[in-house]
Amino acid sequence: MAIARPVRALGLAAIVMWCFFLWQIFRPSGQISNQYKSFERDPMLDSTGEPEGILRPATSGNYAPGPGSDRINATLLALVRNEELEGMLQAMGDLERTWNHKFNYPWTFFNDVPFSDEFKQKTQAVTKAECRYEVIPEEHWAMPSWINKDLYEESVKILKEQEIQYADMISYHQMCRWNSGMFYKHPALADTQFYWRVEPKVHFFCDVDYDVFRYMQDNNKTYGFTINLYDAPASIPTLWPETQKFLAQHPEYVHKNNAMDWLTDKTRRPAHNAKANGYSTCHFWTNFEIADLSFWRSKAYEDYFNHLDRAGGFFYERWGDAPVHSIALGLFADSSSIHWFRDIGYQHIPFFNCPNSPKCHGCVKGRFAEGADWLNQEDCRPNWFKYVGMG
Ligand SMILES: Nc1nc2c(ncn2[C@@H]2O[C@H](COP(=O)(O)OP(=O)(O)OP(=O)(O)O)[C@@H](O)[C@H]2O)c(=O)[nH]1
Ligand SMILES: [Mg+2]
Repeated sequence: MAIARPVRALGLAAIVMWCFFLWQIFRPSGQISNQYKSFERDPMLDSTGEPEGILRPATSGNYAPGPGSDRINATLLALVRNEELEGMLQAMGDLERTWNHKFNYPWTFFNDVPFSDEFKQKTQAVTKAECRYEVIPEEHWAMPSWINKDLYEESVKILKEQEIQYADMISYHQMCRWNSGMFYKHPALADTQFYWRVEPKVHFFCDVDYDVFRYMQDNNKTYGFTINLYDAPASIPTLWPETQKFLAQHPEYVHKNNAMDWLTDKTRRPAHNAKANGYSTCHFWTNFEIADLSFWRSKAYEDYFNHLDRAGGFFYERWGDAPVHSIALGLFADSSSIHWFRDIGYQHIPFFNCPNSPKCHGCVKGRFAEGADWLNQEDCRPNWFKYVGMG
């Protein structure tokens, strides 16, 4: 019996769809569909060693715990809640194993409420280095007096409609503001120059054998990052316009070797740039950052932060410390003082920095994202490499 042509066509279409469906499920992991690829070839697949420049291995000095060492004024720094103890122990364990057991830099923990005895005992047990536990002063954490509560409530509703994650958690807004403009004002950091920010639950994969803080100091680095991402434009619609207002008042703060082209790129994701009113949304993912506190303490940054803080976007929108830090660095820092730590294997779900190096274990070399293919399009490193380079 002959089958009618439309039925045959329908049958064929169903088979093709079925094959496509199976391919989507069973295609080899790590193979990203072209639609979402950021690079022709990810530079992380190239063999990665230590950075160029002056490096000090642990054997070059006295890095034993206690006073009188060759450590510089630097700390590992974590803002964390008592409830996140398990995740913090895991992240600490990774960083101690891969790096800090060789250098014994102190850990400084910050919290908006006092740390529990259990938190103190268990974190101190993971490291030979000194641990400090600090409470954030109320005036650094509280919503500022000039924020209108009704307007805040209304704004949260709009942000939620736009599916901005955590927009209805006031503590998230407070955390972003504290990380943007408050942490470096805590008295406990008064004598500290460099910090390495660590969040609970992050992973470190690679043995790092040089003093990372000394590397920053000896090679005139202001800021170090691992991952570069696009932001959700709906969380920051007025951040760039406010920045432009600030720049009109203070053109003198812009560094001559700035990264303005990186900040304003609209070639790769024009819709993001348009929705963020001129900002590419490309930012350093600040849950990892190694930086010189003098940058945040500079007059340029202080004036910039105060301008933003008064504008209210930490509460009326959901400005994150990542775009705020990144815009400031792109404008006020010498872009050659910003370093990609390609050799530090790192993960904060769902993104990775996983180098091709025998020193790395536990991550897939060159993998950028895990969970869904489309996450790969959030990778903004190609822009940084294009405008500034890989150094
Ligand atoms: N003490 C304290 N720490 C907080 C608070 N909110 C966030 N943090 C910390 O701030 C950091 C960032 O918060 P996260 O909730 O991880 O924010 P995120 O990384 O944007 O979100 P995830 O993708 O869910 O990890 C983490 O180290 C948290 O432990 C808070 O209210 N109090
Ligand atoms: Mg986090």
